[in-house]
Amino acid sequence: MSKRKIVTEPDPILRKKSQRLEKVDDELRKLLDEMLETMYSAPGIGLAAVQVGILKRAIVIDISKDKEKKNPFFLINPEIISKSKNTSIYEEGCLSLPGYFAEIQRPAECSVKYIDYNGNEKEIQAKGLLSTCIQHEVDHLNGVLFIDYLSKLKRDMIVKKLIKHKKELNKIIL
Ligand code: GNR
Ligand code: NI
Repeated sequence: MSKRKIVTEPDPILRKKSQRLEKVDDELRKLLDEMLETMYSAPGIGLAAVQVGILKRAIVIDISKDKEKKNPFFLINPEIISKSKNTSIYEEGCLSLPGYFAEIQRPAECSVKYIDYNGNEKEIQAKGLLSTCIQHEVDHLNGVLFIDYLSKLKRDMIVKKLIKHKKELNKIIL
């Protein structure tokens, strides 16, 4: 298994729409395994394929607190089929926006249809952090980042700082 590099903002790929997967094969499972390893080592609780530069509708999630008891969750072609009217607020972070966090309000519960690691169709009702995380990841598949829910002023400030940060990293490397 190998770890992949995480794409950070600003990068035009993060704004593109990911494509549906046609089949679940060993090549896709290899990508999912590498995404999981990349997510665990970040560390993070979710990762969309676009965050490792691949525009495919695949997500990995593990919200288990106990690092000893891993509980990975793979979603291929996820579709949110319903969202609750009631909302909840979580402090969100994103591996593509390193160092930035914001309280984001989203539907508290959602129902999701997806294909699992073995190619079987599944449907779950999610609530709490899992519901928020699924919505955050499905947003990635549609080119949406959590900063898009903030005011333009706040969003522009964060992106400006990330550009500056990238320029400074380049100075060190070059
Ligand atoms: O690691 C992550 N934590 C997190 C916290 C609250 C809501 C969503 C997330 S997902 C994020 C990892 C990530 O960037 N996934 O795309
Ligand atoms: Ni994210």
